[in-house]
Amino acid sequence: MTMLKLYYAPGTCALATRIALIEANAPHEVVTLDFSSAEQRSPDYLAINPKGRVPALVTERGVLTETPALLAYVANRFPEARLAPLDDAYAYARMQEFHGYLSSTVHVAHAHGRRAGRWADDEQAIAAMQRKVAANMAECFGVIERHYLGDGPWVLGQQYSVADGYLFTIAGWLEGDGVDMAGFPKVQAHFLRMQERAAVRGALQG
Ligand SMILES: N[C@@H](CCC(=O)N[C@@H](CS)C(=O)NCC(=O)O)C(=O)O
Repeated sequence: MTMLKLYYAPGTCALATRIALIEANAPHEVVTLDFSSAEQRSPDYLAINPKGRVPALVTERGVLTETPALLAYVANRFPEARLAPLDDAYAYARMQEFHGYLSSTVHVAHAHGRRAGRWADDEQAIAAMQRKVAANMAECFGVIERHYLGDGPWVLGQQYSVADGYLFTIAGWLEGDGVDMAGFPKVQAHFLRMQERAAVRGALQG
């Protein structure tokens, strides 16, 4: 099997895919980009991912980007790892719904902090967007707490899935966004549970 190559940066959403690859026991290598020198916008990297973002996953058939696509790919490519409900259309769609919410709403709410300059040049407008981050993230995690985390230990209930690494990744941003995770007991319990997993510990190293 060809080695997959994950383009990664610490503290980013690419952590979710890194966790999934380790959980799947997928042969892969990790290439860490240096955001402090804007390596994600270097011509070499833009030739791999024209969006200038991580993650990007190089496969034998081409480059994949967008975390929900990468997580679905890993789960389907390595079915023996049972990282998604591959034989249950409803549960699979529910997982995709959760991934869509994280990538299109929660991640974007977070990005209005450090990346507010994407949406405005005006300093006051930027500061105004940044002031909304904590409240917006708290609202999103209220939805996750009430609507997505049931009684099961994992996002999908009893079955661990790639969605768990994705939630763990974004929940890890709460403190920096000025939100106390303790206000979301199920999210916090999930976060602590995830920290115990060998794959998560491995993914956080380096
Ligand atoms: N929709 C993409 C978002 C990718 C993204 O925005 N990645 C951030 C890190 S979390 C990034 O690479 N930022 C670099 C930059 O904005 O220059 C996904 O879900 O994978």
